[in-house]
Amino acid sequence: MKIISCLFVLVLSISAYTVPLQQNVQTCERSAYPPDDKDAVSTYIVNLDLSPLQRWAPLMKEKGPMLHALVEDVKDLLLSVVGEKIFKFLMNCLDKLGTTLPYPYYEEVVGIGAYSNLPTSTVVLYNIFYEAFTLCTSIVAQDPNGHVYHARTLDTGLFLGWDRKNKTWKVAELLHPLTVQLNFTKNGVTIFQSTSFAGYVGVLTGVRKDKFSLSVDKRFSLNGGMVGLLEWILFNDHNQSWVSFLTREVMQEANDYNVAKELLSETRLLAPVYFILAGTKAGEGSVITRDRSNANVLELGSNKNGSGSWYLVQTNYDHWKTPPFFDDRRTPANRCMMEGGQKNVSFNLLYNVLSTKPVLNKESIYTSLMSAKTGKLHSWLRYCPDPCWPW
Ligand SMILES: *[C@@H]1O[C@H](CO)[C@@H](O)[C@H](O)[C@H]1NC(C)=O
Ligand SMILES: *[C@@H]1O[C@H](CO)[C@@H](O)[C@H](O)[C@H]1NC(C)=O
Ligand SMILES: *[C@@H]1O[C@H](CO)[C@@H](O)[C@H](O)[C@H]1NC(C)=O
Ligand SMILES: *[C@@H]1O[C@H](CO)[C@@H](O)[C@H](O)[C@H]1NC(C)=O
Ligand SMILES: CC(=O)N[C@H]1CO[C@H](CO)[C@@H](O)[C@@H]1O
Repeated sequence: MKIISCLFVLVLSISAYTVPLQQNVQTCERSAYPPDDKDAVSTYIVNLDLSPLQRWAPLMKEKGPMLHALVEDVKDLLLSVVGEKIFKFLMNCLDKLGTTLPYPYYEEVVGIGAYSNLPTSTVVLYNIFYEAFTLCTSIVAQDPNGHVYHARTLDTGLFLGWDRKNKTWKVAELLHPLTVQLNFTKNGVTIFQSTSFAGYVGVLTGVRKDKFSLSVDKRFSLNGGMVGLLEWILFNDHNQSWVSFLTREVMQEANDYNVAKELLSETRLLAPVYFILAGTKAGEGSVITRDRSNANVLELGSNKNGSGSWYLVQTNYDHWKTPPFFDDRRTPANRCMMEGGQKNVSFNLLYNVLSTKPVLNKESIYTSLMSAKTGKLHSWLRYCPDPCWPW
């Protein structure tokens, strides 16, 4: 907890924004669903039959300029924080780091760079850096007929560049136009769908029809990503998976919920993380709390605290601990799930819970609704009207 508090204090001083220290409590949203069509996220195709260098070309031809805008902005912010020398050193490291990424990810990153006119180092940065401050809320819930629904909101603004006039995070604004749904296809058939950011090759939200759906929430930890990353760079310890590459492999390869669960629980990782997984059958839902080697698995039906037996809520804190008072999205999410009740479980209820402040906040980029059974993935861009908590 100490490290998290430190991070937040650091972040607050960087963003130079004074906020009241208690998040506002809002009544549960009832009427946010269905959201406006204009906020629906469009779908693009990533053809896995093409070479890794080519497969992102159509998407990047369209989204390249927006990726440029984001990268330039983050670069400026980063430069102003760390200074030119460290920045140059960092970009040099990222160039080298890129070449050690496993096939096909390095090749894909190079292709994305080529088609968006960006150096490989910045695309590598884009693919690993923003995970540093991604806050999220994921929910799995089962209706009385045993249909399992899965929903998630991804929050990230990197905590950089609070725009006091607009009351927005600059990075969040720049991520909105990069948000896409992707159909990954083989032989012309969609093998899975994800919600992603153009230029990002991993998977943070995805559905594999008739099999499972998956979301990734950031986990803070002392033995965090830094240790794994240093081992990767300094000791060439490549017998560990990057979180969002593992999830992509799982989406591409795993043929059912149990195989996915096993891979997500047992693969050695570069960084700690929460995987939220839902299947097609009653009872198939789990929150997998990972450190780099071990897993704690909380299943639908287990009725532990932080979740009722018919649903699971996961934010960015271990389910067996109390969330910090300055970032408690779990309590309102639980309250609104309980208020809705199991008989109301549907996309409607989940979207409303995820639209209740501060579960919805100024860092919220998108909300995705998923069902493995029907193969549905629907995503919408999120904006949090004032008054709204910055995270
Ligand atoms: C993406 O795949 C889904 C599921 O197969 C399909 O319904 C949808 O039409 C596809 N979208 C595009 C743009 O191909
Ligand atoms: C603030 O919002 C306005 C209107 O949405 C937009 O035109 C402007 O670019 C924003 N300012 C910044 C610094 O993002
Ligand atoms: C990689 O790690 C696994 C355990 O996580 C171990 O069984 C295997 O032997 C390791 N492989 C190498 C080449 O070190
Ligand atoms: C739940 O469903 C009942 C009807 O079955 C309805 O009266 C109630 O308003 C719903 N509650 C929520 C929070 O959606
Ligand atoms: C399901 C469950 O046991 N929920 C409890 C979690 O803890 C809070 C108080 O900390 C209780 O109010 C819940 O009933």
